[in-house]
Amino acid sequence: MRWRNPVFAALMLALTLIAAASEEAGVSVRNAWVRESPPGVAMMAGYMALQNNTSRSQVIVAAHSSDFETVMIHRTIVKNGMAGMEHAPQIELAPNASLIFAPGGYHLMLMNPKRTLRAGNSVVINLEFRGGPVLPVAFEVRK
Ligand SMILES: [Cu+2]
Repeated sequence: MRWRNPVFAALMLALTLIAAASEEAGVSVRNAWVRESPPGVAMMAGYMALQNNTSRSQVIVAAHSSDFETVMIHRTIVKNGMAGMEHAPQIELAPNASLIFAPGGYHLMLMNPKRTLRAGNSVVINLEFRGGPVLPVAFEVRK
């Protein structure tokens, strides 16, 4: 079938590519949300539940979003009674296993939002996997 409307054709192609990417990664994401930050704070944290639906490990090597200047994978750790954060250059999902990003543990550190994000808004963050697949995930901003 040929699409005569170029905008519609481009949209269909984009949707096909997104579907292909999610399937290729073999990873599904549930409960993706970003915590609303107080006015003037240029940093937000993103949380999600990841599920590896394949029998091979899947490695997230980067994350990025057009709504933030920088996205990094962080882990909250407690050292000598002090809570801090460390950068995780990549994160491995074991075969057929789940991994939770939650307050107090792994999170996506979202720096310098390019627009004001309030509860109810939605942002797309792209998870990049080793080998090339990119999984776009819609995150809901919550209080
Ligand atoms: Cu952090």
